[in-house]
Amino acid sequence: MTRPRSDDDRIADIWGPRTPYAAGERWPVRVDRFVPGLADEDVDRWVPSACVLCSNCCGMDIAVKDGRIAGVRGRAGDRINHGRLGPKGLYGWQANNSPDRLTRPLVRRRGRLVETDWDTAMNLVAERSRRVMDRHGRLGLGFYNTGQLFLEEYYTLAVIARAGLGTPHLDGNTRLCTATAEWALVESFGSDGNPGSYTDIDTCDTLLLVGHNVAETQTVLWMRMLDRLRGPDRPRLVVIDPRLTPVAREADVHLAIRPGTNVMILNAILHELIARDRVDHEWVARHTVGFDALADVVRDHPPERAAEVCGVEAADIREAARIIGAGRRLVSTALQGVYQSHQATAAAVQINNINLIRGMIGRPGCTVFQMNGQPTAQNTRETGANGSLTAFLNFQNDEHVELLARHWNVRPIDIPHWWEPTHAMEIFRFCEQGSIRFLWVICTNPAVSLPELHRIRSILDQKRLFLVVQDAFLTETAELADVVLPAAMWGEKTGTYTNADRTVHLSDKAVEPPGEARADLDVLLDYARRMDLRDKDGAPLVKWSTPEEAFGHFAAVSRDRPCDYSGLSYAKLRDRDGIPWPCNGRYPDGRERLYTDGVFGTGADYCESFGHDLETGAANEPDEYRAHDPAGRAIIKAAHYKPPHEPVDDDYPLQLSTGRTVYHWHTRTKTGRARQLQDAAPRVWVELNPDDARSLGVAEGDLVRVESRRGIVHGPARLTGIRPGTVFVPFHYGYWDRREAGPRTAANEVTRTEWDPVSKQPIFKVTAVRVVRVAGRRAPAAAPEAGAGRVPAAGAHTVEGRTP
Ligand SMILES: Nc1nc2c(c(=O)[nH]1)N[C@H]1C(S)=C(S)[C@@H](COP(=O)(O)OP(=O)(O)OC[C@H]3O[C@@H](n4cnc5c(=O)[nH]c(N)nc54)[C@H](O)[C@@H]3O)O[C@H]1N2
Ligand SMILES: Nc1nc2c(c(=O)[nH]1)N[C@H]1C(S)=C(S)[C@@H](COP(=O)(O)OP(=O)(O)OC[C@H]3O[C@@H](n4cnc5c(=O)[nH]c(N)nc54)[C@H](O)[C@@H]3O)O[C@H]1N2
Ligand code: SF4
Ligand SMILES: [Mo]
Repeated sequence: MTRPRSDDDRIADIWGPRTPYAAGERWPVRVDRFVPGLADEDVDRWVPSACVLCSNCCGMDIAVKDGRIAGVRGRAGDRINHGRLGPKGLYGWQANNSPDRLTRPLVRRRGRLVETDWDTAMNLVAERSRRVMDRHGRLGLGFYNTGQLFLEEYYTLAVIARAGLGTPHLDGNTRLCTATAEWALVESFGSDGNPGSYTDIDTCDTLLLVGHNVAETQTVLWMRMLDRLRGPDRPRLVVIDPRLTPVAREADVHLAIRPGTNVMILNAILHELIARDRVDHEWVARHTVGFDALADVVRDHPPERAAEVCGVEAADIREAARIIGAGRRLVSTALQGVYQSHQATAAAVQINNINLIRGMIGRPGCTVFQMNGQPTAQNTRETGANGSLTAFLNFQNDEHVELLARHWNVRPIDIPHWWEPTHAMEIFRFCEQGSIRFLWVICTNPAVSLPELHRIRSILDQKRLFLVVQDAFLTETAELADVVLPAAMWGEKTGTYTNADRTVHLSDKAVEPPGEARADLDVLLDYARRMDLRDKDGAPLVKWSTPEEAFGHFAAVSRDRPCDYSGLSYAKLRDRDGIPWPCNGRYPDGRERLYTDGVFGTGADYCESFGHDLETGAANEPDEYRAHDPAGRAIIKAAHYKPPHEPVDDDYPLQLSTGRTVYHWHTRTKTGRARQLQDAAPRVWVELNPDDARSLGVAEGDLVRVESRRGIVHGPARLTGIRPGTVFVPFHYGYWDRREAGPRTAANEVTRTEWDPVSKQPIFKVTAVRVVRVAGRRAPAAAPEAGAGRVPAAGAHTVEGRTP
């Protein structure tokens, strides 16, 4: 029975009441609302927006009362959520009203950060930029941004950094997040952008989820899947994840592989599909290249070999392949268990290959989601605020560079394109080595989120590096800055953003930011003015002053590119709930599904990149690509399995994986300031398998030390259904809210500096560690009572309400 829930229930009851539905039916509406103490009619205004606490971007209205955000409710008509909101969406907005927001700029004087006015702070930023340019050239400047700004802000930043300053050192934290999603799409389909739509969940009959704990990380998308799983014609579910996550608990087959072995397990599944001829040969012949090479490679990855390497049963691999091979509408997804693991891009591409050889792309219920994580990561990539060119243009294609130069009215030579743009891990290395002397960090907290934190802290703390941090709070990174710029947050500024299924939302400013905090766009425009950045005719380079104008400029650049925004406008976005790109003359309402005609973005003149070798990361030569132009056919790329580079050994016998809990957002600057969320998961914990715990003499709640070759973290042990030999630590717990010094708790103290050869994404999910008991149980176990961390140890759990 479905009982109405109180607004406050989404902590204990994460996914809320079920609304089951059958294939092809519309997902029922359920409106979630949290406006404490106020009835709808007491609210002054409702401002349409979308949640920015994950890549779903659920449509929501912001309640405004007396000039402050007073709550939120889901938008019933939004194509993403049909009214639903998850825990972070419902409660996370409270961070906006936190009393410890940054309200004035800070500058470092005699070692201390002191308040100042905007003019002083920005003059200092501009003066130091110019000084570094004069002494060290444009390669002395670096910019490290995010997946959480708005499209207009990224676009402006990309123009400033690339065309204005001419530095190749511009990247986003999307490098840590979805660089592999981007590259998996580019390598297979020629261009970034997920092919499918969330409506494919409504019609699929098979789901394959790889390294994707969607139940905790995109709770509303999981509600949609769960409503299908509870509906009349339940889709089959295959899950590949070393932990017994809430998703795995629902699976028909759960392959709890050893971390780092994705390519092996996926190749074994491909092996089975090909051996049992579950291949759509006609479609493959017409719409793809590379099938024979794939068949060759996977021939020597049979289930028996994979069973040994991955530590699972061969029969389970066969059963997984049988389910996938029997399905007629397959939706596959991947996220950080793939992207941050060993052989990231190689593995992500094998998931594309599963859908490609089944001919299951571009039709309702058939797609692969190379998922995003952050709400606006797609825009970082589209605008080129990461290491790509704006509008998915190809930096190795001279015509593309010329096109961009024409739009910006600069010379092609002014846009660095002589070599691949610098990726984030290299930016930090250049800071370490001293060739970058000015680093501007916007909307990200690398002192907690990058690997090997002692190294990152020492890089950011150097005297010779001038560090600017633009954030809403005094984060661990801001504490190390020379200048701190107080930023307005979501709800306090206007802009657009695009979710993982390419749906664009507009979020209008609902309230004023606190104190003197400013919208990031305004800060960037101010900087461009102070730096006097000019185009080739001497006119100001940045030709806009409002978000809407910035949007218009980007929309023009994107015309005829895969991410075509030319048919979108603020007026249209205000008129409707969420519109997917491309949106243009041909698709005035947006195109829900790409590649419906089996034509992909791989043509040599059109593609975003000429691609890489998946095993080595070697870039393909443009001429070579042109000589074998796939010309619109998808590219099936194979890869052999290679063992992880840091295997476990006698000294470090366990494998550490890191990730998320449902209640917290990254470094907790928002969720740690929302009472319900912080109370639900107040402290770090260490997940262990009960057998491992026993042999270490560790009981539930004991304080343990996790040691790697790079550092140590401490936390209470939590005995869970994680696979033996594996340890999991959530990475949310830095130091900003700690009242006194104590042992280290940020998971990245122990992670290591290594990245994927193709996407350059750091490998946060595979680190050899040992675990040592420090003390007996001191406090109640700190793990939240829900999510993967909840699963009781001895297999005593029940799968609640699962339809048999
Ligand atoms: N609550 C919450 N939601 C979020 C976020 C958040 O911070 N909190 N962040 C958002 C962002 S930016 C992102 S990127 C996403 C991330 O979302 P997810 O990728 O779903 O989350 P993670 O916990 O990082 O990792 C997913 C799973 O990968 C598994 N895994 C680890 N190693 C391997 C491996 O080698 N192979 C396989 N197959 N699986 C492995 C882990 O056990 C884990 O369950 O979440 C988004 N949503
Ligand atoms: N060990 C380990 N490490 C990881 C991961 C993992 O799974 N394991 N996951 C990685 C992934 S996928 C991600 S996405 C990263 C996330 O890592 P970060 O990006 O470092 O984490 P956030 O806490 O989201 O940082 C965003 C910052 O922006 C600020 N902010 C919020 N809104 C605004 C705004 O509008 N303007 C400005 N200027 N600032 C704002 C917030 O206060 C916060 O300080 O972590 C990565 N690190
Ligand atoms: S699923 Fe993501 S976008 Fe939707 S409410 Fe939750 S955090 Fe926000
Ligand atoms: Mo992410």
